[in-house]
Amino acid sequence: MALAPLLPLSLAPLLASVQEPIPAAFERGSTVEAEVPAPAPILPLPSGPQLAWHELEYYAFVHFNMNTFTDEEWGHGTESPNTFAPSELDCHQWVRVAKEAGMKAVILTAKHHDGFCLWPSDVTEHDVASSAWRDGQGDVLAELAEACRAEGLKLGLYLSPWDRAEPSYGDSDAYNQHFAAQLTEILTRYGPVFEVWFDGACGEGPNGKRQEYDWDLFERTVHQHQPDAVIFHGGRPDLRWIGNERGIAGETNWNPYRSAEYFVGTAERPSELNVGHEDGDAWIPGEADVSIRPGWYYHQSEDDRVKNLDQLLEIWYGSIGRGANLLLNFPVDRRGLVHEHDAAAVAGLRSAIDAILAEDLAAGRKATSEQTRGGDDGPFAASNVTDGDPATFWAARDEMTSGTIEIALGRPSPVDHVEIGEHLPLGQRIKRFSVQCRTVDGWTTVAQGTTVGGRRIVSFPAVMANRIRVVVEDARAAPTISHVAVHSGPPRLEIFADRTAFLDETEAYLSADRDGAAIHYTVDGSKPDRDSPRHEGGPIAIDRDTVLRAVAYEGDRRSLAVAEETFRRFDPASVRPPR
Ligand code: FUL
Repeated sequence: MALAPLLPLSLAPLLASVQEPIPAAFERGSTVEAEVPAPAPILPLPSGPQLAWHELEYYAFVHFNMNTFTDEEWGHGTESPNTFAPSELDCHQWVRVAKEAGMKAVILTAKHHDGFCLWPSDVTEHDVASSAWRDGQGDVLAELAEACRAEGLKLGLYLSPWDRAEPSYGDSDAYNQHFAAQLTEILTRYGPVFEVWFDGACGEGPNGKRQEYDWDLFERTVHQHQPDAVIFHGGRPDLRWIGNERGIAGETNWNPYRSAEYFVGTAERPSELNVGHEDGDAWIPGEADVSIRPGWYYHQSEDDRVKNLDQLLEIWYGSIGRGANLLLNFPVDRRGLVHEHDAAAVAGLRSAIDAILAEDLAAGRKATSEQTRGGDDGPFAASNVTDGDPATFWAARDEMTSGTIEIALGRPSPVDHVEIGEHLPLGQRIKRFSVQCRTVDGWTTVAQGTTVGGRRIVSFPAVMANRIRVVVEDARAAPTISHVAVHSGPPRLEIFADRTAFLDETEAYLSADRDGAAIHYTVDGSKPDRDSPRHEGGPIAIDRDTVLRAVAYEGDRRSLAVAEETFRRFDPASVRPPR
């Protein structure tokens, strides 16, 4: 498909607005401020809707449609509308689960590849109006829109271009008109829509129907009815797929992307989608989608295969922690509810994140930099990164492509997470950074990384530090940073052992990442807590089959995961000498 070079939407108003970032200090009227204009933006830049999207960070996907009732992932389009029959549909429950998890929006599969519409559509009979469910009066989109309004979450809609039920599919113009009519219905009847998700999948195969999508028409339709919405996929996308369905962005994650290459085999370019392009001409940030279970749709057989806390945390670090947005899917069940196991898992993730981010040791602390544009008394002072105001930011002098910010933390504290955020309205700049902590041994590098973007979270074994430095080692232009936060998460614990399969006896060591943590353990596989034996140091002798499990406490805070190791003893008599 030929693509016109992509420019960020409404670039002109944005360029105008970035000329006047109006940091708070400007209003005080010092002469220095008047002499220090804002840094020039570096292209490409995000559009207004894209900037608003970056702030959402974390939202729910809901796969709920015909497949829920047929135990399928891809339906056929031949299913009877009566098969869609939730027994206790409650969209308020979905939205409450999402909100309590810290999510800001919900995106629902209004129509999946089988073509069944969860709203009464005027242009097809393959919809809820033709179903016996609620005597054909049901409308899932209306119910979800109402629930989102009530709870203050945004609504997004997934509409599959590939449609296996619609007879006009494959007959280009007629189907394009049909699809645009459906888009118009869902974008005009349910209030504001923040994101429209066009799935790229098509399983027709080489001998199947072929449909040329009229992306221009679809985009015009979105822009006409929902000018603030961002489009996932499509001819000139606002957002890109992150290149895998594991929810993991690249270590390096550029928001810029080469627009002319976007459709050159999207499926064959997962690694580029994952990483983006440092020299990209268009702002097309990555959205990381992943299901909380193996499937996108509900299958009872997966009730006990919900991702555990370790897996969910890995996704959180790998997506939000690398500057991507996270779209976490709930396969809503046949009742029409988020299953209890899924709700508990996502609530557990929320508690873990809260525990990690509980306190920002840098908040309000003095920060300094020798490279500050206009000096640290000016509008781009280093202390802007700790003032809690996302609109103010530190900027280095024009000629710099590196720079260091140093923050005094006050008392020495255990530090194990640092968050950094660039000021995205002026473009993504940082190519390489490191984090240093001042410990009793002097300055130590605790983390290194490449891109930063809107939010980068680095995690490392705790060190006692009283100062930290964020070092920008290389950048596309003078770096900007709007936000640095420093955290001390719950203690972490590891089990070390020479051998986990042994003949007579072996030893295990337990080690927490900070002094003074109390370690408790069990050797019978039971869940350890404060009442379990306390580990007083030294090795634990193991002379039989053992499941060693341990947790660490620091005051009220407990390590997030239970450390676990399985030891297996072989009977010497059963071990044959080598021949
Ligand atoms: C894919 C689809 O084929 C899956 O069924 C699911 O909807 C996923 C989010 O996108 O392309």
